[in-house]
Amino acid sequence: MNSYYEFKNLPLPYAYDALEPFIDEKTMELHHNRHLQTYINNLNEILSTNENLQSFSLEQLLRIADKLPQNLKSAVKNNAGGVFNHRFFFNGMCPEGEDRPIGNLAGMLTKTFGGMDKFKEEFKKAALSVFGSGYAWLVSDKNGRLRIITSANQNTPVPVGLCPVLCIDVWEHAYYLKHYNNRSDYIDDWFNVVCWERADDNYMRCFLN
Ligand code: MN3
Repeated sequence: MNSYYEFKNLPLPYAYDALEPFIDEKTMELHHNRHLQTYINNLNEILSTNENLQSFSLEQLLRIADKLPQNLKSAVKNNAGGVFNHRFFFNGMCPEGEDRPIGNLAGMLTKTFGGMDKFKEEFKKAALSVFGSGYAWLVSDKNGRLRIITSANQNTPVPVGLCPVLCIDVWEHAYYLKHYNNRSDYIDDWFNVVCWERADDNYMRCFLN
């Protein structure tokens, strides 16, 4: 899974048109092939001239970014974050997944939010509340308790010790071609392509850390 320098833009586990009609082909292509590619190029560029950072994994870079010298801090945080967040977002969708949560995650979502409809409502509210660019996340703490949070720009839940389960990219480039400025419709469409198998797998991994 290419977690170390030199970073590569791995192909998506599905075709660019596989999430149609919910997420359109052109958006997927530009999002993966241009937006993510740019973060990967920028991160490689930074690491190529900072050899002492090359032995850190992508997640380790996110954890140490705030402790780096001023001239590197934002660059590492934004670009490592851009790589991590986009990979996580793309891998969290799939064309023919389960249409509802499965496994241990399903039970915990019901227990925490009072059912799928309530969870969707709260997650959507959070995704709509992001002012400007960012993400909404379902995260787990060390004890498996679930929460919904948002992050600005390319910030991630990783440095604050929260384990990501699911995320939606709400930067305008994620939906503008199809939905223009209508983020609400995009969120509704996105729910149709959430990969619940992957989300349950992510949740289980949260207990390993
Ligand atoms: Mn994006």
